[in-house]
Amino acid sequence: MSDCIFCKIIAGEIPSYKVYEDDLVYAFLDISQNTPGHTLLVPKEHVANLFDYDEQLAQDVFTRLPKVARAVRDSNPAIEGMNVVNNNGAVAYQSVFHSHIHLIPRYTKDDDFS
Ligand code: DGP
Repeated sequence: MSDCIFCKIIAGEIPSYKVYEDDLVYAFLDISQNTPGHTLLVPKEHVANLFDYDEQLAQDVFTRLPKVARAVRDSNPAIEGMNVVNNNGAVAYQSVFHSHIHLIPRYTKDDDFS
């Protein structure tokens, strides 16, 4: 979609810090890091949110989630856990309408980051 910021990131038209990529998904650091390593996993296909997934897209994205979670975890030995969050709809605090899954690393005493 031409005016979608995440489509532009996937296409390389807007720079991003890549965490993982294959033919179907792209993962990159969130511009506003809730904690260090905060990553977004997105399907390369433009879909607004979870309500627009078909079974194949759900399989493509969610079967890759553990692999991306491990890649994020393994990037920093201080990461002890992770929140996985997916906002769907403006009322649920979705602000970019290209579906994405937040992977938010958790650290001991990471409240210090906020
Ligand atoms: P959400 O509120 O769930 O729709 O999260 C959207 C996230 O997208 C938010 O945490 C900030 C991030 N974001 C917005 N624009 C950009 C951008 O241009 N680059 C990157 N890396 N992240 C972005």
